[in-house]
Amino acid sequence: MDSVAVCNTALLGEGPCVVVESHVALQHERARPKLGAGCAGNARNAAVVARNRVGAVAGTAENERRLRAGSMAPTTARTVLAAKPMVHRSPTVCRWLVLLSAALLLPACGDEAETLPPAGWDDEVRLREAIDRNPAADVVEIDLTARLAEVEIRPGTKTEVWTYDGGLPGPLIRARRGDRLIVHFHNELPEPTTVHWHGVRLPVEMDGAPDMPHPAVPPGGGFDYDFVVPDAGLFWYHPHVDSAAQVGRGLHGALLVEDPDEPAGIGDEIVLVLADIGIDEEGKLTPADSGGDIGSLFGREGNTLLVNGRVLPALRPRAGQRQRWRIVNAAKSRYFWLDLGGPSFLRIGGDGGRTAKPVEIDRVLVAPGERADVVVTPVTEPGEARMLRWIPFDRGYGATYLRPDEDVLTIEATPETAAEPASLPDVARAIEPLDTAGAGQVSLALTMEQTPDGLVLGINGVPFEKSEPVIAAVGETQVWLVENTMAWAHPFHLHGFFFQVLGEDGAPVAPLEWKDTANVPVDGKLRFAVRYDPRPGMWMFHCHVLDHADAGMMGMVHVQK
Ligand SMILES: [Cu+2]
Repeated sequence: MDSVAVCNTALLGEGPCVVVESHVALQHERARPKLGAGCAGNARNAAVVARNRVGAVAGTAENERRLRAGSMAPTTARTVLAAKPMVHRSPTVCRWLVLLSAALLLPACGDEAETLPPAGWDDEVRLREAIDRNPAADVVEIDLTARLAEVEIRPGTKTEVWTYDGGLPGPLIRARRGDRLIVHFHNELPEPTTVHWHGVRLPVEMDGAPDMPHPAVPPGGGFDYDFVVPDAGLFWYHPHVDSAAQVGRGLHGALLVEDPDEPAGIGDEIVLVLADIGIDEEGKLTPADSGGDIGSLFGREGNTLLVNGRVLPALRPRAGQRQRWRIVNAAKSRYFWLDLGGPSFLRIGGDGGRTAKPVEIDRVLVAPGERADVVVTPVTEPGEARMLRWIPFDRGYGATYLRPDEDVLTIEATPETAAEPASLPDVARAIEPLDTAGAGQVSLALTMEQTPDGLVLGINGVPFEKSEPVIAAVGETQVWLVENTMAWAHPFHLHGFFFQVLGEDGAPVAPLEWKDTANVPVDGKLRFAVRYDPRPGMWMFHCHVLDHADAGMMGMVHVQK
């Protein structure tokens, strides 16, 4: 107990969370208006869309020039590009169409303007977005550079962190389901790295696992990631080399793949990249090997909680207005168990997009690597304030003992009159259960050993470097049983394929959903069914407590033609 307590103190730090007044990493941009936002969305969006469409049509040449010159705000640029198909029509016809559609929308919406989110409601939280420099409507093409940069996490203190494009976290990449995503990646770090696209069903060559088959990108080098995003949902990107250290130093970002067929009016949407970072009193990063083997065993948690790179920021919505929080846990070890002290959440989606049916939950649990898509009305009275808090989650020995709750995000309602409650559109999604009759069985145990050379974690007693791959065939369905033999929980992540979690009876857990990361509790088991669509190759699976993965808790599945 002493060792873990000491370890906790060393790993978790004791510095209080403080409000950051300014943050060099965040650039405040206007949120991209949702195209097709009708009455269930809002009238202002429709008007902005209309304006942008007219602008895009009327000033295409000028826009393209500004885009190339980089002088257009990223979100404006994206809007212009989203409106690209309209440039094939005559500008005059198009302008009239837009004005007509805006005119039709506005009266039909009645007093929808009353329900607009107040200007600047998410200024402290909103992510900067990657600039799409490809004019094609179905291609998103961006540059992404990994480099060191100084950011202000604690007020008045600069911390040198590892970043994508100089910010913490990396820019939000937006695409639509079916888009081709091209990322011109440059490595300006002092170490080799890769970019892994967590959860995306892409070709194995684009997965960012080093040497499978492409080697890691050396310092000064580059790599073009180029793939289609076949599924809607919130995904994320991070290095797959020395992962605990590189992710923990700040390398992580979100990829939001929008569903063009999704009903409008689910809620005012915000992407929340939750993470933590270890910094000392001078603002320096905690060493990646702090606490030695005990640190690795527990999984190092940073002492400072971050929401989109900021410490305890505030959202300022209108009371009674429903919000949609799209959450990713990008921390290297920390589980986020979130409580609003009253309002419950409706969980409508997870890793691989929406679930079959929404479920009401009191708290949101997001293990490292997982995502949650929840709707919530956090404040109902004008001027009301509420705190989103991190609650210690029992992920094993030392995870909860003497650990207080921590503040994560402030929600402060504006003084305006509360919004009228609006009904939630139908967000259910048809998901077929995988047929597991005759499925191949795979049994894995998550194991640890103390060797003379130090701590070795592994799968079935074998660390990654000595492991033999699980064999599978394209088109095959397998049922995996993953058993935890350790005193710590493990978020189990399979690259490249979604799975369905099964109960002890072998039936899928309701409501059905597609997962790529799922918790294996202490002394517990995870069962899931996976079907291998035709993307052969060597795919990784591992614990997403990244210290565990780096200590050997990884394996491969060879999907053969
Ligand atoms: Cu683990």
